[in-house]
Amino acid sequence: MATYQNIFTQVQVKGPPEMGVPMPAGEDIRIPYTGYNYWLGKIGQAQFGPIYLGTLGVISLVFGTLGFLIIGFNFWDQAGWSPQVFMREFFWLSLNPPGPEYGFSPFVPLKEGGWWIWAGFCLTVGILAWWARTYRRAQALGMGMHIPWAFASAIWLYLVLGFIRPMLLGQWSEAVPFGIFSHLDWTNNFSLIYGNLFYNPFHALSIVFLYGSAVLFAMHGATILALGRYGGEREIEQITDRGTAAERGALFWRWTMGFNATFESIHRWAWWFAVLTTLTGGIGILLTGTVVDNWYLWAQEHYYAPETSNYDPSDAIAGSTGQ
Ligand code: 07D
Repeated sequence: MATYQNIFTQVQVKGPPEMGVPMPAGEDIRIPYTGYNYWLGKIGQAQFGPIYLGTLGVISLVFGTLGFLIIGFNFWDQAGWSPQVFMREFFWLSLNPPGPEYGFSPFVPLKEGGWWIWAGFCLTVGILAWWARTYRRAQALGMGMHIPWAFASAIWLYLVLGFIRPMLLGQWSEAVPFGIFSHLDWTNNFSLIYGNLFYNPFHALSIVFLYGSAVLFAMHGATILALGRYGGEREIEQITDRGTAAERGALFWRWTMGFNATFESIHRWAWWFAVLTTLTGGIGILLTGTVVDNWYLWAQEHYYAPETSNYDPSDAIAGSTGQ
């Protein structure tokens, strides 16, 4: 039996479904279907629905599904339409962008990268429609725009990797393939070809923010869970009316590390760290091959990698730092 109850350990009471705020007549295009699932209730809200699909939601789902199917059917084709081969080879199957001979031409035979362009186009329309949906739904609910702008930062990196950088270099072949191992290989090759991405300061910054996000999330999640017994999960009340929970949380961090975020500022820290991961990442990728061709040599020129008299960039490709 639970010893205490808070938002995290809800008692699952079944009643008439909670339909949310009413919407203006004629604008209510929510799908009224709702349901209840015990296991969903273990990790979040037990009630699902009603979902607001709307025009943007439909566009997003249609294009997302199309992109997904184009990739999937190309995989099936590569597997000779054999379920066994498809399953066995799944992680190795790949839909690749057009080769260097096609430059950045929009007219590429389907089998030679044209399908990749179509899949990318559909996925991008799907993602952008989903972005607009987050914006519009936030607007409709009178919320701030923190979610759409944070999502925009992730879309920025996605577009740099698959479209903006290939466009600047005039080569579709610079873009990322659709495939499990192929995109990992692409990532590794990218680093090797451009002289070790670890020496790209924006990659370093992106890692700082990525790892920093994990640390902040762990610290914040742990703090709030630990304060659950004092009502700490009611974060907004704790901001405006500091109670014993907020005081303890603040004191804990001030005692252990001499400084504490506030119940409000910790969420700004988290938002900025997450947003800056992909924002700095996109800058780093955009600079690679356009402004800087070899990050190791660049780092040497800027006195942050050690000078070596006999450095040969091909050594970096072999995995050594050239020392
Ligand atoms: C990728 C973009 C946004 C995604 C969106 C979602 C769909 C859904 C649905 C089909 C994640 C799109 C949604 C498409 C479709 C259906 C159903 C966000 C993305 C909008 N690195 N590295 C990073 C580390 C090395 C390399 C970032 C660590 C090597 C390259 C991050 C290490 C090499 C790139 C990071 C390490 C290398 C990166 C990603 C350690 C060779 C990038 C941040 C410890 C392996 C990317 C500047 C992120 C980047 C990137 C971490 C090592 C290459 C911080 C910890 C040296 C080429 N690396 N990396 O949030 O931004 O991605 O670089 O070794 O492009 Mg790296």
